[in-house]
Amino acid sequence: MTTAPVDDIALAAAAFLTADTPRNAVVRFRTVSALDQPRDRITRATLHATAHGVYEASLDGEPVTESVLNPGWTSYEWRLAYQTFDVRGQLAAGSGSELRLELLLADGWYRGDLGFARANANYGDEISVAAALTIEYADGSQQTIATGPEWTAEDSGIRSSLYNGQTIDARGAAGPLEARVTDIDRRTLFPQSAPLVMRQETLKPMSVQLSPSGSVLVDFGQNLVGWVRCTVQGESGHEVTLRHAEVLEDGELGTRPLRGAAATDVFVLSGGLDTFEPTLTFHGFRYVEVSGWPGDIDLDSFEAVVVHSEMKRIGTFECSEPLVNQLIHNSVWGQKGNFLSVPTDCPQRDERLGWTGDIAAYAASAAFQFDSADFLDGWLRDLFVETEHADGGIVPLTVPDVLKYANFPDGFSLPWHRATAVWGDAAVWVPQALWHAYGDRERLAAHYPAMVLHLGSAERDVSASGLWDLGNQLGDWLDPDAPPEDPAAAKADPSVVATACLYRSASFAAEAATILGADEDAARWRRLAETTRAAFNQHYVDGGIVLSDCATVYALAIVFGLLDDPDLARAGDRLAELVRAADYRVTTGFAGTPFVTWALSETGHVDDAYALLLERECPSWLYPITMGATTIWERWDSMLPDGTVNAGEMTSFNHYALGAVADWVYQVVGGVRPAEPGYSRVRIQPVPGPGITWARTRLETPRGVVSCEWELVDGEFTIHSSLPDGVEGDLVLPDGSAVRTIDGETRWRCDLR
Ligand code: RAM
Repeated sequence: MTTAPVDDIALAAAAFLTADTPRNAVVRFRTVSALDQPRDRITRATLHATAHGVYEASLDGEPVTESVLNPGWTSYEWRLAYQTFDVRGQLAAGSGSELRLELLLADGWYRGDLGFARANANYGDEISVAAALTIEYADGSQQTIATGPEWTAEDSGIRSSLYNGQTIDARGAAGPLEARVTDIDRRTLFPQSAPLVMRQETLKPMSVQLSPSGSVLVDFGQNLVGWVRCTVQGESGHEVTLRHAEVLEDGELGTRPLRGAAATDVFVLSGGLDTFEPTLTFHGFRYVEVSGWPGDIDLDSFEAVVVHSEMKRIGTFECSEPLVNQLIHNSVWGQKGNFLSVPTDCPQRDERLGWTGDIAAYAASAAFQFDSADFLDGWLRDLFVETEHADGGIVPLTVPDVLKYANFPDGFSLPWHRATAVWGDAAVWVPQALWHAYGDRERLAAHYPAMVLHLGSAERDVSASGLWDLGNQLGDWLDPDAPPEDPAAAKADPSVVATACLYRSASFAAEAATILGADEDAARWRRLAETTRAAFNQHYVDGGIVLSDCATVYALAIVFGLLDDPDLARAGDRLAELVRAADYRVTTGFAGTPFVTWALSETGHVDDAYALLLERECPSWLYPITMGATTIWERWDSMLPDGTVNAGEMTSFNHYALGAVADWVYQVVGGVRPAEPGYSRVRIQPVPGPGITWARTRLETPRGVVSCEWELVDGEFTIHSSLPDGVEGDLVLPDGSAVRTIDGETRWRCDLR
């Protein structure tokens, strides 16, 4: 029996079914089929399914998978993932000679609201679903039950929207519909390779309180992404409404930051005991306002279900400073909330888009915290097809690029048709982070073509001077000194930022091309890197002072390797001066923040780097923690010191980009660094600094577990590290003594007095 083609044949047998429904209406398609043979003769049973929209499949009333929101969000025009579920056990455990296969179909990302600034972009008006169940019996015979014209359809009575929430009427379906066969471009189908979106954990509410206006507010104690499951009994037809928000403002549910997203679930009771779980939407929230609850609220009736793409936690860090531990907790929760099918900017408001700049900034931190290899690989494949099909081969600002369909009212526009530094550099920096973390050459090869496109498009905006100073830039986005309504108005000169980014990207593309044996390419990117570096120094650097003289430009120039001594040392000193002059408040935006602590510690200003990390006054990494944050905020001051919410249009409380300092915490405070891609050689190099007296870091690398624990007591530094079998490393002690080759368990001490 041939196995590989069976999957494709099975899907080929399935028709795409649709029904004419208004947006938000959820359709249930159904078939009841006689099984060819008794259930105990089934040796294999596989369900393949996918949709334009999101679907849920069930057999005899039981879901076929724990995963939710399938098929997830990809660049549907070119890539639509189909899922494969092994349902043999489920069929065998059932009874009867008939089988009921049902498919719920909702708008999801395909037809639902998507976008921002009052644009509603989506992929089309028609949603559809296809599924094929292939059953094999002990005698070798095969039966296929696939979507086709004989299926029935009904209005499930459920209404759902990712942004706005879900309505579930427990009294049952609202009426018959006509199932209609349609089709999609089947060349877009591919087997799912990225991890599925799963329920990951549940949280019980911490407390319930009455707001000043009398609303009932349930607090889950953690800003999270998913939904609330609740069990309730009341009169038939009675409605319970849940509204979600991340924060309270003046003691009331703070929904303003959600902008156009209603984030409201409505449950209509059956009269019996009902359990509601709105699985065709998701919300970013910590607080839920409950109205219409019959009788007294019992917190046991509620649980928050945390939902994100399946990924394994691989990196942990703990140190003597509880606020830093909370910062790391917040970064981890930021990744959970925003790694839901697509790496998003935020999970709560009318946006939730795969902004490329956000993950460009955050990829290194993400790759340490969770095994992000498959998740980001899937997304990078979307990035490539989008870029390949975009005018001029320009990396879009969001992937999947739904914004190309957005019709912004009020003349709102984005720099569509030009390459954009940091955002476009995601095509290089995300693969670069994956390469360092996991060392997978095949993946690097798969990601390389998008690097070529990005650099090609950026080169077109390089002027005769050799600087990337033409086109459009978002620059050091969300510089804390920029006015709330103009987040691109940063201190850093946007061309300095762009030219530095071009140098970093060209340098890594050269490295990647060399690894992949593409020598001509490597030479091309090396030349580009060299001319860019020369132009940067000629036009932007004067005696170590970099044009626009702010922390971000020094951070980029130093960390990306644009400077030579003595300019390098002077730039490091100038950066330290600026950081001190700002009283250790953060002064960088998206571009500079991931690198500013690195730039300080690499130029001999470790104490300043620690002071910057440990600062608590706004703006700083720890300020939000003093305000009770449980995730990373979009703005340093998403909540102002007086507890009011920042008036800016963009005020998310779950935006991971500024959490990118986590990478420095793991590598420099924690001391676990890859000396070779994928940790095939490890560098153990913690650099202690004032304010932290011990740290414990552990990482499951592709080669095994690496750990490093250090402690500083009365000037005596002790370290205990552990490397996997067969892996060597370099131990670099903070006293400046010689580098030592290590393997296995190592304990060392040195005097730092
Ligand atoms: C905002 C997003 C995102 C950023 C873009 C430029 O709308 O939230 O974080 O990348 O703008």
